[in-house]
Amino acid sequence: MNARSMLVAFGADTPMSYLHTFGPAGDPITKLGWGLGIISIVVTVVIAVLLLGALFRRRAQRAPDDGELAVHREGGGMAWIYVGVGITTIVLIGCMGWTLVTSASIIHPPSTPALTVQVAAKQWWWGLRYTSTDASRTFITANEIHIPVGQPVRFELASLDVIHSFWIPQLGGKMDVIPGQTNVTWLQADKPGVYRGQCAVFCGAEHAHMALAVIADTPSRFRAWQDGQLREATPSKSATVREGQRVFQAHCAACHAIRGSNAAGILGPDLSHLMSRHTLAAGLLPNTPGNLAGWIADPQRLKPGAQMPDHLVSGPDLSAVIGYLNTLE
Ligand code: HEC
Ligand SMILES: [Cu+2]
Repeated sequence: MNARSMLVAFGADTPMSYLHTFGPAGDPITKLGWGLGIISIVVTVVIAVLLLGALFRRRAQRAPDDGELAVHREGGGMAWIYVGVGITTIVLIGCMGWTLVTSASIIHPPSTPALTVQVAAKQWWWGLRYTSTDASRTFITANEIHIPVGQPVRFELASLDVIHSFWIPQLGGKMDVIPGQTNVTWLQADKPGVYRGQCAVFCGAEHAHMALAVIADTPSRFRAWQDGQLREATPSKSATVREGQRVFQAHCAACHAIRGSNAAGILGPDLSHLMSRHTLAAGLLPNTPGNLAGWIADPQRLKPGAQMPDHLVSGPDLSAVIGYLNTLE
């Protein structure tokens, strides 16, 4: 199964279940969730059984011989109240202790993160900046986060407009993304695969279409992807591609950047390696030639309210710009 069909299948078949996780940032929470769920069910069953027992006992005792509802209290009832309160307290303190231990265990990753990714949440997509101590290995992409499998990755989360929330349920708990501050979290995937995520705080009209994906790969494949992202667009010799680049520079470069060209806009996703992404517009559409053309011609029909205007190009300009984008592997 290739990554693209995996992503599509993932979105359709098992949308973001948190009942099964695949890494140390999520596993302790999943165990705790199941544990507290089972404890709650046991407590409910025990209380239900005791209550039913009490109801039927009362009925048996009540049968009045003279028609009066006489209430008889047996001695020793208080002892049961102490026992009940005692057991409840022990169970609740136990649950609290387990919750605190779990919270403490996931604050820090098991080892120093291999990588820091800065996430910029915007209405309604995710900007991603892969940082490195070596400035020449820093690059920008969007919506699809590649990580090496089996290694913790640090995320610095910032919002450029309203409150969003960063949530990849199968890898870990969510973390709010709040304007004016940087929240830090980490994730680790122990199994290669595509893990779907979603903005988890209502953030406006297209909130539901603010998805993201974590693509966990073997370290060597991750490294190959990283090297690919670092490459600059090479100027094409083909006249039609050059024409597409001219159209892009005129109509799109104010908002979009392409590494190695004059386009350096930051209002929209970096398109340097658009063809290496599986989806368009934050998980809205599979990245196919038809969807790409449809998106550029009329983004407002596909994602009403998106911060990309409609009808920027059409006819030959549209074909030319698509021809150019297709070269951005
Ligand atoms: C006013 C700014 C602006 C202009 C001009 C603009 N875009 Fe966009 N573009 C955006 C924004 C913002 C998004 C993200 C929309 C979203 O997902 O909500 C986007 C998304 C895209 C995407 C999807 C990228 C991805 O990875 O999901 C493509 C492709 C794209 N634009 C191409 C173009 C082309 C081609 C042009 C010129 C014809 C253009 N854009 C002009 C702002 C702009
Ligand atoms: Cu949102």
